[in-house]
Amino acid sequence: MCSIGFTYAQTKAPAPFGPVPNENQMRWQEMESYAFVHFSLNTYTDQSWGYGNEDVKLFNPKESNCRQWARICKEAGMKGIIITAKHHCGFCLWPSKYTEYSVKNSPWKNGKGDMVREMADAGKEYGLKLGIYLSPWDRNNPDYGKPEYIAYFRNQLTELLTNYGPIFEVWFDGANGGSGYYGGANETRTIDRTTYYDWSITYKLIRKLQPNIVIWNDGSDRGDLRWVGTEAGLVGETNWSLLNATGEVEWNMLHYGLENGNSWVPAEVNTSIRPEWFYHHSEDAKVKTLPQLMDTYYNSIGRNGTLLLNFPIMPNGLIHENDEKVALEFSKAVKEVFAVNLAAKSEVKASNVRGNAKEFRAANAIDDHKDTYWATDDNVTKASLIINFGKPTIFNRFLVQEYIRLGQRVKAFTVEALVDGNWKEVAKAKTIGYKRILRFPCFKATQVRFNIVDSKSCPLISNIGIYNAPQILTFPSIIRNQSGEINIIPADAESVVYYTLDGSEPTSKSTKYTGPFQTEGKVQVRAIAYDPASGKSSPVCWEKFDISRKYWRIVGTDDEKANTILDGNPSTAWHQSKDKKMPIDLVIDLGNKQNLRGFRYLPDQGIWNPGIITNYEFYVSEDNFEWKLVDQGEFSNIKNNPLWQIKNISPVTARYVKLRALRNTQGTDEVGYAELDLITN
Ligand code: FUL
Repeated sequence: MCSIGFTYAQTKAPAPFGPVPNENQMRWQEMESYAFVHFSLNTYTDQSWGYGNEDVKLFNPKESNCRQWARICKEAGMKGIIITAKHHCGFCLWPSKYTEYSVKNSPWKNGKGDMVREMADAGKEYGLKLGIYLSPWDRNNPDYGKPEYIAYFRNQLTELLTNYGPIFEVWFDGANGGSGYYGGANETRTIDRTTYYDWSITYKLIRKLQPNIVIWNDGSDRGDLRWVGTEAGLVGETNWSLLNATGEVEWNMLHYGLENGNSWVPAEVNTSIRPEWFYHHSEDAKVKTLPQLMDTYYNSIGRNGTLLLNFPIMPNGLIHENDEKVALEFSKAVKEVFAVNLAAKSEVKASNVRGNAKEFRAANAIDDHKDTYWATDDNVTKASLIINFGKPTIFNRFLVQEYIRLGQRVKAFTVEALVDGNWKEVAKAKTIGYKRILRFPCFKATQVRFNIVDSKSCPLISNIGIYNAPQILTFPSIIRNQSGEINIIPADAESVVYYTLDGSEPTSKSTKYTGPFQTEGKVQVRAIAYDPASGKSSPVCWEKFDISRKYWRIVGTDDEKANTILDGNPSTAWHQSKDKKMPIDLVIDLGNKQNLRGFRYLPDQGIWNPGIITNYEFYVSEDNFEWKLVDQGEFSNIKNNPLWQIKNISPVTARYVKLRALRNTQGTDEVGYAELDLITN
């Protein structure tokens, strides 16, 4: 009797530790990858953020076809699509009863169309879940900023969450730039993010209408998921699925989670397949490459996050063929990496098994069942598991998953390989969570040892995978310094680089790069990295350089470091001196007169106080004395997406240019620049 009782006690499942995911969060996490589609009036005005006064008549996608979007997403292995039902401009992709600013007044299908309906139907056909992006900020609505708008917002939400079937996720963007059309008022309206939207009431409504939904909210009240603090496609290497239920969330918490947070708030990595969220023809050649997307995969899904990958929709209503091509290459490459789990048929042994019971044995970690797991006794927080391949085996990826239904526990782990009879450390990391994937160079070993070095409580490991990923070459970067010298730098020091200067596609028969070379004036460089062993090459990377900056001079500062603005290197930056107050000018003497057509600004790429300009004026002068204002405006969404900002101006001749910063993203007087360049005729 006694011994039966004893065995029973030992094989009891561990108690949950700390916060755990609810069923909705679990279902969402297991989706792993899903899409965003950005489509609105911005698509027709080439903008990132509409002002709210754009003409509804512009919306007329001639070939609009949500089935194409759904087919691509399905083929790309995604599990759902989130559609921008209403972006900041206020234009609605469905015929909302509550506004005239919608598809119903557009020429598309004579005002009879409903893009959200078409998306829901296409999703059903392809087995994809539907998500809704509804911007809380509305630059069209006359009541925005007043209590009346909240009723409007909830009415719209009710339409969307009632009429289109099950919704898996709702997305509330935190962006609020203040200025807008607002029914003709054309003014700046500021709201108090912490009180204005009264989210707790809205959340109740959402959960009543869609009990299975997850809420993403970058506004104030904590949703079910969290933003990761960047749109660049990565979450912190250490990533806890926890935050505190209340209180301010600093950037670090978004990016890394909070080890001892009291609430389960997992990370969603949102990023676009192109630099921007909406379609811009000028970005057709800037679609992310396969190596970039693979990095994104490892830095999101491989770091205990989900991946929300955006497709901008073209004015004709379709996804561009370049985006489709790379999305399909991406999912094929991911499948190839994880095609054969080398651990699957191995012999496994653990240093400790909970109650020595079959329910918790080491083999549960390689049995391909997500509901079984290897567990240790309650007091054991350090343990290892050995995977024996039985023969020398080459591998370069290690995948591990915790049984998170009972909490995220592991705080540190290492992976070792038995090479020629000696254990060698292959990789180490801190958190695991739902899924962690580590990349390292190829090892040939007979055994792998997974060591849990520290855990909050007894560790529970539901899955381990070991893989040999095929090599993917990363494309080189191309830099031209101020004197016109071109440097091409491959990411992998062993690859050889080939390039062209005439716009043609480089191959291994093109000119071989042997070191920096001099260029004058406008030039286009296209390059590939090449692996002579496999004969494989990277995707082509290219840079178009305008007139030489050899004779340019930054005026009004003695700080020599200011020249980094012209050094062609995106990772160096210069900041104006701290005592300056907005507006702050940057003046450049071009050395002689030039025919200008526009300018490009790349903000400081650093994370801390980058001094990113949001609002600017651009002036030109013949003599550095009399200035003419030739452009002014905002760099929309530059805070989250601090990429090259390209502004075109009416042709003008000038010797001096001045970029005047009026405001930065932080509301301070910090102004930084990685690069400033001009576009000429
Ligand atoms: C941002 C927005 O401002 C962008 O336009 C885009 O919708 C992105 C997903 O979120 O904050």
